[in-house]
Amino acid sequence: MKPEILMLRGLLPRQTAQLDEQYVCHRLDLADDREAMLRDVAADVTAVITSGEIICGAALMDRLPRLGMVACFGVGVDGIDLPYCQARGIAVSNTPDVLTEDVADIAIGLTISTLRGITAGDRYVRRGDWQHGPLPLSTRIGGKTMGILGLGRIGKAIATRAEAHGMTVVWHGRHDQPDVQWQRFPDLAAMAAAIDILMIACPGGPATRGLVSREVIDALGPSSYLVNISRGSVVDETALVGALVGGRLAGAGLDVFADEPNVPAPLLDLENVVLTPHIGSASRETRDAMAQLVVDNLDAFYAGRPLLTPWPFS
Ligand code: 8YV
Repeated sequence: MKPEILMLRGLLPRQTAQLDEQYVCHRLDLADDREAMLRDVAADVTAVITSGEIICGAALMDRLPRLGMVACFGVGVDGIDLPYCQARGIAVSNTPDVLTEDVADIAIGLTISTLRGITAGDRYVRRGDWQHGPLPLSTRIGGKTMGILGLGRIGKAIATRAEAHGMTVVWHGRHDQPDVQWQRFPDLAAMAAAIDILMIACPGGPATRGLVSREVIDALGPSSYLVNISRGSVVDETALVGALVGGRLAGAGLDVFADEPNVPAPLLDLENVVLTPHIGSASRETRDAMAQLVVDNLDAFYAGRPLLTPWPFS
């Protein structure tokens, strides 16, 4: 009897084939009638595949009496009710490390594009505006101070890239890291007042919801920029949009939003905002490695071996 897995999202074709060989996979995301599928399969499901942006909460997991594992396609596990999993002894895995470099590349790409006007320049050329004169001058990234909110693996990969581009790096995080060479600001608003670019690289979830508040955005001020490659939930999006529309922030590079795939309409008209559709980890190579980790973790779970990348419940 093949184990039965409930999939809240698909993987890549290569890993889908691997899964189909060993497991019975129920694609809840593709079901015409989700209720009917759950009624049919819930009693036999022993693992769930999800990703950080998808809600995998108590309401769903309560219906899966034999659930033993939640495998997350992504490093962020904010969509998963972790206290619930811990209380029920449900193992959780995620996909750290394999996406770090790609996410850091997009973080720096958004920074350069926002400050130097790459996407604005692209629109300028396509509209034919170049015929009437040059694009207004931009501002250089070298010499700027980048404040990184969240100095984990991705934050550190961004920091080394930022330094390579001639920026000064400072950071804010809940816990000091004595072995880190960059200056830590214990207070986020104080850091915001001292930097040119706020780079948001912390995890999402309840602990960071709304951390980049109106006060923090005001502290950044009209000559500073905000870049977010983490989660939309970390930022007070209403305050952010208000500051951008009102010219109280110089610009923003945003890969993540509070209600994806919906992007606040006022942002669509702003030339100083670069918008990408949550592509931090979206290279073929990285997505392949992420999907493989999902499969390898599931295989380990069903073989009774330790997970490769377990979520470290504390
Ligand atoms: C998504 C991400 O998981 O790793 C994360 O936390 O946000 C991304 O890698 C990816 O977009 C899959 O949905």
